[in-house]
Amino acid sequence: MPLTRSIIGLALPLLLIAGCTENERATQRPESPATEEDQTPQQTQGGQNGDNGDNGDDTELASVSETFQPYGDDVAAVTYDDAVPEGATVDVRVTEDDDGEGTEFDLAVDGLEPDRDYGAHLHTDPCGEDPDAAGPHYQNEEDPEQPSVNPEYANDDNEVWLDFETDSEGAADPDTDVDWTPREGEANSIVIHEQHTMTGEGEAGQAGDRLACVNVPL
Ligand SMILES: [Cu+2]
Repeated sequence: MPLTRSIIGLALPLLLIAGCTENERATQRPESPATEEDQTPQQTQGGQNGDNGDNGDDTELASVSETFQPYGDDVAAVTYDDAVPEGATVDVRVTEDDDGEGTEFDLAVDGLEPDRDYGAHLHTDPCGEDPDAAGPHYQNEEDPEQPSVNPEYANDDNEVWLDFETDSEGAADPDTDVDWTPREGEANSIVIHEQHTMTGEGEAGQAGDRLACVNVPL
């Protein structure tokens, strides 16, 4: 019907202006205006109630869209360094496979320095005023020796690594899969670091200074 179509025609450009780099992802969000125009209900709840069950979709564990700001009360995305400028945006989506045997992490950033390497990982604690507040990397199998720099534990199968290189506009959208699900309550943030993650003995998992942090409670 022509009226509905014209509304959608207005809504899509607005989504693009709002900085959504992936239309498809935006239209699946429960809060997305686009779903209000969509008469089919199956994508509107995103698994928030646990067992939405019969459509075969993965379960959404987290969906976060934030803008980096200096630390303060209720700031969910904290920048500690100009390499992640105030006003840069971050989107995180975490989905558990339908069979419960794996998890996908999708990160999207925009407004960072162009053509630059960054590291990024899932950390155990929420972001704080101190960059170290986010704690160590979340590990599926925890290294008895901390801090963990042993490649047997500090690797991209046992931790969540989302290293990326920004494009000429300062954007990137890395993703990764692991074959486990984080223990509830034990992973709470994604930290962006100053360089790609090292993998050698005695330095594995390290990626330089912590530039920014976004809360992703799982
Ligand atoms: Cu890290």
